Amino acid sequence: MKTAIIGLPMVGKTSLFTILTGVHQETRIGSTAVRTGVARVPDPRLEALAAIFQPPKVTHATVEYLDVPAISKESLRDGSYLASLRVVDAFAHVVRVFADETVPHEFGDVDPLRDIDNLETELILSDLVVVEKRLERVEKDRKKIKSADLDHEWELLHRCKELLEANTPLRQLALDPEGDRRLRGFQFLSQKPMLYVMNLGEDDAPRLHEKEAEFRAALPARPRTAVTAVCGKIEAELAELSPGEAQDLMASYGLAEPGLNRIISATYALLGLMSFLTAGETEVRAWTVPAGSHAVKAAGAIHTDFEKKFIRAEVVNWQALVDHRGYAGVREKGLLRLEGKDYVVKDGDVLVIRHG
Ligand SMILES: Nc1nc2c(ncn2[C@@H]2O[C@H](COP(=O)(O)OP(=O)(O)OP(=O)(O)O)[C@@H](O)[C@H]2O)c(=O)[nH]1
Ligand SMILES: [Mg+2]
Repeated sequence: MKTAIIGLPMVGKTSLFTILTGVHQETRIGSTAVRTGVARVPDPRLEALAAIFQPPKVTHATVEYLDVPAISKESLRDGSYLASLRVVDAFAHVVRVFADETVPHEFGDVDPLRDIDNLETELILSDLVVVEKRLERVEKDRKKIKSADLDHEWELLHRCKELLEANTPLRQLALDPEGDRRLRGFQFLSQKPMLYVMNLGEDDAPRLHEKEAEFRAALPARPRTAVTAVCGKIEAELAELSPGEAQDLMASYGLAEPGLNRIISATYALLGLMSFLTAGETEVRAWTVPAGSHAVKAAGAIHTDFEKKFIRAEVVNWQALVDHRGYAGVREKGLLRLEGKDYVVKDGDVLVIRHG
């Protein structure tokens, strides 16, 4: 699962990417310079479990980020740039809110809602080109052959065209599994989940949560979008400090946790992912599965053999395991449940897979 950090020029994309992932070097997709890096999903549950099990190894879930060049009319005409965007699962759009005379703004002045609108329109126009091209092809073919398959595709693409022409992202489209399968191959940009990362100035930092709520209210309520506010400048300072000093700096702005944590958690949720956990003397670990996964799928995330030879899962909530100080405690209290392969795993479940 990959999330591309996108946005207008000079809004703080690379700065945020570097603090999120610690990655500095560049790679290339075609002629496009791209940085890829991995961020650990913050998870206090792992620390709590590690305090009990004392394993030598604690493994977090991760999300992968791409730092791509700025979005513009020109870059969106570049095939290799488009390709680097098409392959990702979600976007994090960094939006400039900070005022800074020394950093030029693409459109001259700072106007976050306009910038969001502009970028969304660019994604929409880029999808419209793809839809129109494909429609032309399908219409030609329909004159030659009668096929229910082509009729379905034509209908679906027409729905897309109407939405896009009304300047609406394809994220809005409610699809049945069949339609979803048909559209997936197009890798439409405006269909991808979108996290708006509002990059505030330092003066707004003490009112970070209010600002975030304001932006959330001002943006159209759309499926599969989320909003989070950070102050990039402060995040950059935090990254340089020891944990103790970082706590002090955050406290001075009234912040409970680094903004990065909220970006990462929001990305994870937007991707439709959740974590289940495993805990033992050798390792405490978070595993990533799509939200709503069954126990047998969760077993498969650990090992394909566990999925094939799945018998049962022992399940307990992480908090119960911490409160009763390990497996002996939860067993004694009767809190350890045995579940079958169709059990829907919940975020924060700790599993032991019994397999043949
Ligand atoms: N005041 C302020 N300046 C910032 C912030 N984030 C980035 N900058 C400055 O803005 C300039 C661009 O930062 P980058 O992180 O390279 O921005 P970018 O979006 O990756 O830029 P491009 O890749 O060139 O489009 C640098 O001079 C940064 O120091 C911020 O949160 N506050
Ligand atoms: Mg950059």
